[in-house]
Parts: sequence; C-alpha cells; structure tokens
Amino acid sequence: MMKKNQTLQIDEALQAFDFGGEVAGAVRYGSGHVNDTFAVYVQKEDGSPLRFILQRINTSVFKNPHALMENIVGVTEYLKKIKLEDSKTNPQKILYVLKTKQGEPFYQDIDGQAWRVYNFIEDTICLQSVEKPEQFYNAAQSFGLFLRELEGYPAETLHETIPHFHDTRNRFINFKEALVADTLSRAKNIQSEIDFVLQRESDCSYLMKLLDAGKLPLRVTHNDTKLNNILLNPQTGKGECIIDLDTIMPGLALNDFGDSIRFGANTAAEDETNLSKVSLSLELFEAYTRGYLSAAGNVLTPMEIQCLPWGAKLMTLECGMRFLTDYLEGDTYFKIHREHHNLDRCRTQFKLVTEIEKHFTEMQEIIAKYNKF
Ligand code: ADP
Ligand code: GN1
Ligand code: MG
Repeated sequence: MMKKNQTLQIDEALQAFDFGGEVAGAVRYGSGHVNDTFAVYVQKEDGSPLRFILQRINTSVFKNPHALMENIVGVTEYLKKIKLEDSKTNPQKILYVLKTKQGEPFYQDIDGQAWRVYNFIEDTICLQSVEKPEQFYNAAQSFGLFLRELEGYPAETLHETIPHFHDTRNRFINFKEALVADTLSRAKNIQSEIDFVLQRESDCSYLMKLLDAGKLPLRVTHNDTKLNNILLNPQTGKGECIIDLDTIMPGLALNDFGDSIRFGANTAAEDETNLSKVSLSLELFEAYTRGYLSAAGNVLTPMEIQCLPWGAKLMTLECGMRFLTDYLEGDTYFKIHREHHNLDRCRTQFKLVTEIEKHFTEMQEIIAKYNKF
C-alpha cells in the first residue's frame, strides 16, 4: 500500500515537468541522508535516452522550499554565466533546475510535498570514499574554485535555509536539550559519548567567537562539502560539478574545508562500526590542503588559513553531536538504515575528533607548507 502511494506520488510529480520526451520510469538513486532522490529515465522523440534527477525535498528539514529554490536557482544561474564565459567549460556539466510546466522551480503536490528536477550530469562518478589522493586534491580545487566563483554573489539575497546550520555553539545547546529530554531513555547507555561532548563545550564556541569579533568573514559557502556532493570525471578524476546546493548560505570557508576533511580524510566510512579502522589520513589532509589553497588561497585571509585545522575539528565534532542528538531524539532527521545507525555514525566522528586533536600540530605544519599567501 505504502509503495503504491509513493509510486502514485512520483507519477504525479513527474507529470508536472516537461522532460522533452516520454518518461520510461524513475528509480531511487544515490545515498544522501536527507532528501529522496530518483533517477528519471526519458526517451526523446528521436529515440535517444536522457536522464534527470528528481528529488522530493525533505520539508521537515527545509521548511521553506520557496526560499530554498530561490537560492538554488539564483546560484545555478550565476554559476552558469561564469562558467560559460570560460571556453574550456563543457556545458553538459553545468547544473540547472528544470522548471515545471507552469514555469515554477519546483512542484508542490496536494499533500504539500515539494519536488524538483535537475539535469543529470552524465559521465561522472560520485565517490563514497577517496580511491586515490589525486581525486581528493581535485575535489579540493573544485570546492576552492566554487568559493572563488561565488565571491561576487550578493550574499544578502540568500535565505538561511536552515537557521544556525553550522553554529556549533548552538548545536551544543540543542544536544543538551535532547539530553535533558531523553525521550527514548537512550542516554543511560551512551555516557562516554555524552562526556566526550561535555568535555568540549568551550571548543564549540571557538570559531563563533572569532566570527562575532569580526576576525573571520562570512562568505557564500556550500556548507555540505562531502565527497559525494561532487561529481568527478571518471577518467581524469577532475571535479566536474558540485551538487547538493540546499545549504548554500553565508557561512565560514573553514567549515567547507573542514567538512570535506571530516568525510574524505577519514580512513573509514562515516558509519564504520570497527573504530580501529577510523583515523585521519594526513596524506589525504595534505592533498586536500594543497588543492584548496591553490584554488582559493588568495581569497582567504591569514586568519582563515590559520584556522583551517579548527574547521576540520569542529565540523567533525559538530557532525558527531548532530548524529548523537538525532539518536537521542529518535532518529527523526538523518535517514537510518539499521538500529543505532546514528550512534555508530556519532562514534566514528568522535574517534576522528580524537585523531584530529592528536595530529593538530602536524595539520598546522602542512597548512604552513602550502600557505603562499
Ligand atoms: P541529499 O541532499 O539527500 O544528499 P543530493 O542532492 O546530494 O541529495 O543527491 C543524492 C545523490 O544523487 C548524490 O550523491 C549523487 O550521487 C546523485 N545526484 C544528485 N544530483 C545529481 C545530478 N544532477 N546528476 C547526477 N547525479 C546526481
Ligand atoms: C547530510 O544531505 P547529505 O547526505 O549530503 C547533512 C549534512 C551532514 C551529512 C552527514 C542538510 O548531508 O549537514 O554533514 O548529512 N545535510 C543536511 O553525512 O543536514
Ligand atoms: Mg548529498
């Protein structure tokens, strides 16, 4: 019954768009934790195949899909203009939002669910872990370029799609509230994880205090720079297209750097249960630093460059706290695929925080080595 409902919902959503051919079907796609993603298969009139990405926006996470899509249309159109000025750009790799038949950036069905469509960026790969350091270097260059390209974007026009998204201090407060409420009585079994967070309360404010004091600038940032939010060329490994633009907002460049390290420089998966496999690869940290600074270095201030290791530490700590908060609250935010999945994810993050703390001086030395700015 459930399945039929969903199929009907997808069919209804598909009918709202003109794909330029006949829709052959839609299948679940990708492994994001937040939205529901489907690949749409279309047959054009000349018989050739074409794919699109259909997404049901998670409206309990993104409460205002109008504002969200205004950000995304604004940014994709801006980037398109910049990229087309470069004769080396392959237009097939430029992301765009397919408007509905009514000319809207998304379709809202009668249940209030919001559906959007992107062109499918073909002939690319999406990695869940780094296979070769060069790929990570290339991802870093793309995210660095992204920061540079959006330097001139009018930040004041962007909506805050998730308020206080990377306000780690506020994430700590949310964690404490979830702990006090302890709605599922889970707190009693996770004392060491709770202590881990409580011992780091002051760390949570480190970057926010520098921001408050005007020592770090707000920039237009991506805010979700996981390796699986960039599509790479399968032959050259070069970054082709940055996706998952839901959290583009004014933010700290350090957080974009840090979130990439959190996910990509971990020697294990984000939900690995054998914690002995989880560590920080300094080789991958170095590859990312080299790529990021080569592309964005002269945009960044000396203070930003100096604080890059803090970005890595706090994005990892914050993400672990978010998984733990969701675990305490009954797994309502991140999709889970097994019991205690969010707790497993939290533990990998905290192990990685410990690793980052252990290697902090080496991380600073690597940054100094590539800081030519
Ligand atoms: P979520 O917010 O749930 O992470 P994403 O926008 O990252 O959703 O999409 C989930 C996955 O779908 C991506 O990791 C990628 O594999 C694939 N994907 C998304 N957009 C595109 C696109 N335009 N072209 C090709 N693949 C895409
Ligand atoms: C979510 O949507 P996805 O899977 O790319 C989350 C990120 C977390 C990440 C952890 C909007 O990213 O903030 O860092 O999971 N996105 C949102 O893997 O909350
Ligand atoms: Mg994603």
